[in-house]
This record gives sequence, structure tokens and C-alpha cells, in this order.
Amino acid sequence: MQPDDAIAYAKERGFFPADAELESEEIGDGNINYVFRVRDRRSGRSLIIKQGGETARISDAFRITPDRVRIEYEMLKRYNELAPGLAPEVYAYDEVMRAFAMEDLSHLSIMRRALMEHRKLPHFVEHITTFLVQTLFYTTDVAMDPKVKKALVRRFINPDLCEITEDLVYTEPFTDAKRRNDPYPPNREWIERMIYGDDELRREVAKLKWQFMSEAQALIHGDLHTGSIFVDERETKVIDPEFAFFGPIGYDVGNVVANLMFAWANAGATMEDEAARLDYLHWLEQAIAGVVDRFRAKFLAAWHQDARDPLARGIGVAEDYVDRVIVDSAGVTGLELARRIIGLAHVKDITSISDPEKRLKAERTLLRAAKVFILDRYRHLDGSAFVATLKTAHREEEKAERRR
Ligand code: SR1
Ligand code: MG
Repeated sequence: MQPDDAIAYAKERGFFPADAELESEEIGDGNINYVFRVRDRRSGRSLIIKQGGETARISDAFRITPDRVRIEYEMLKRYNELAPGLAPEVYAYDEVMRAFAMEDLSHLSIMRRALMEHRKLPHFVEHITTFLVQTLFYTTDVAMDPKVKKALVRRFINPDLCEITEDLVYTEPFTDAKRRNDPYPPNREWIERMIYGDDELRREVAKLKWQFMSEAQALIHGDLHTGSIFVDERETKVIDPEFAFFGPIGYDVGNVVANLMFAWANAGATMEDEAARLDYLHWLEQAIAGVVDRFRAKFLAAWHQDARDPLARGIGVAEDYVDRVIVDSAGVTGLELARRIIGLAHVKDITSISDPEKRLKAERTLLRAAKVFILDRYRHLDGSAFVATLKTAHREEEKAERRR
């Protein structure tokens, strides 16, 4: 689809009145899809049309089923039911065109950009933890009829998109198995030694990978980074659940946490005014800890209110379950940090750091933290432990820098 095709499509589908004067532009900036905004100049009304091609925007080497568009559309509909107000409204799905129409969120900003502009988002932690608990707890076997859940597992089998994650997140950053990693050249040798050269790290990553591939715990978003969230100072809207499938809850929580850490590294490297920098870093640290701790509190509250499995009411059962989810989230935090620095899909928070020394230091700080999140994930049980690991890695990198 091109912008003109999107106009023709919107007319044909009757999304606008016959006398509308439509304009269209391609606004996608993700790695996979082309996304069109169609707007009526007369009324100012607009909507988004998303269509799924056979390959990824970032590279034709990724062949991915357009069925992901159905998955995304159905997920967004579910989000509107489970977490009202925290996802865009969807209007219509077209099985033949593999396209759907949804609410235009142009009044909001992509969260990654907002954080790179050092904006504080006072409601983000509350919104995202509500989103996580509503969409994740209520799709577990603890809260759902197991037969209904199994039918959903079948409906959301998503092998192509899972394969991307299995390769790009769980395998290649630690092995360079397909020779397509893309480390920052001044860090290449350090990464070879500290990451590819670490056998214990690979052993722990292997355990996390088998878990991702086999644990149908809840219907996860599957790609919940800060490029998949629209925000402003009042609103939060989650988009892009095309990677959704039944997988480990920690995959979503860990992605949110890791991407706040990219913003933390960006702010540390780019904010020149010391007082403003420290203030913003503190806000991000509170957000990181807040995501973990508010997620835990809301998850337990939902459990105590709505768990339906008879075993779920046993003493300590809920606490053990959520502890495991937080530990898994620590592991995924480490994986996401590592893969965005080492692998082929980077994040602008890091690539936009223009001072080479500062970028090198930001990357090594996050990679040091990544190793601890993966290797010592079992001792990350609350938000303060996550922040402590990040700050310890920062201090260690400062010491190493002084020795260089
Ligand atoms: C080929 S897709 C690369 C990355 O972009 C998506 O947003 C996912 O994060 C994926 O890993
Ligand atoms: Mg995406």
C-alpha cells in the first residue's frame, strides 16, 4: 500500500463521508510495517490504516505472515475490553487486504521520543501497571477457564513473530549465530570478550529461551518497548501487539523496565545541566522501581479478588507466583538491554548519543547490568533491586573508565 492506496481504501470502505477531501501520509517508524494516517481536510477527522506485508520494513530477510495483522487487531480489541482507555480504539479488520483501521493517536508522542526529550510522565507507572495486570493476570490459568484459555492459545499461535524474538533477543546477542549482529565498532572487542566469551551467561540465556518457547503463561504483548507506547502527561496507550502469543508474563514486564533503562542511559549521557540531569535520572529510577513494585501489588490484588483455581487460595501461592514473574522479568530486562546494543535492532536512546566516549560508556554500563539481571535474576524481587543493579553497573563502568 502507498499513501494514495490508503486514501482509495478508506473511501471504498466508507470510513469518511462522500464529500471528504482526503490526504494521507506514511507515518510508521517501526522495524516491520508501513502505517498510514488518512485525514479529511474538511472535518479534520483522521484515522490510521495498517497493512501487513510479507516482509519486514527493516530487511527483506524477515519473511513474516500477514496474519500478524489479525493478531494485532484482535489483541487491540481485547485491550479495549480488559484495559479500557489504555489502547487505541479499533474500527474494522479486512481479512482480504490484511489491513485494519484504528484511532489516530497523533495528539500523543511515542514514549521513546518523549523520554529522549526528558519529559516526565506522572501517570505512566500507574497506567502501565494497570495495563500489565489487566491483560496478563486475566489471561492466565489462575483467572481463566482453562479450556477457554487453551482455545485462545490456539488462536494466538504466532510462530513467525516468535521466531524473530527467539533469534534476535534470545540467541544472536550471545552467539552471533547468523552473523548479523551490529555492535558499535568501538565496543566490538569488549562485547566479544564480555558477552560472547561468557559460557555461564549463555547457559542461563538458554534456560530463559526454553521458557519463552514453552511457557504459555498469559497472552503477552510480546514487544512492549517504549516505541510501542504512546504517551503524554495524562494519557498512556499501548499499540503494536503483533508479536502477541501465550508466553511468560515477565517478557512484557522486563521489556518495559529495560526500555526505561535505555532512557536513563540516554539522559545520563546527554543532559548537560547537572541538577536537571540528576532530577530526571531520579524520576526514571522511581519509574523503574515503580513498574516492578506497583505491578506486584496490583497483580496480588487481582489474584486475591479474582483467582478461580481452587489451589490459588493456598497460603503463599500468589506470592510465590508473582516472585517468579519478577525474577523472569529481571532475566528479560537483561536480554532486552543486551539485544538492543549488540543485535541488529537498535534503539535511538543509545544510537543518538553523539559523543563516542559517552555512548561507549552507556553501552558498557547497560551490558554490565544486563549480565547481572540474567545471571543473578533470582535476587531481583523488588524495584529497589533493579535500580541497585543499574547503579552498581554504572559505578563499575566509571571505575573501569578511570583505569583505561
Ligand atoms: C525484524 S523486527 C526487529 C525488531 O523490531 C520489532 O519491534 C521487534 O522488537 C523486533 O525484535
Ligand atoms: Mg512494533
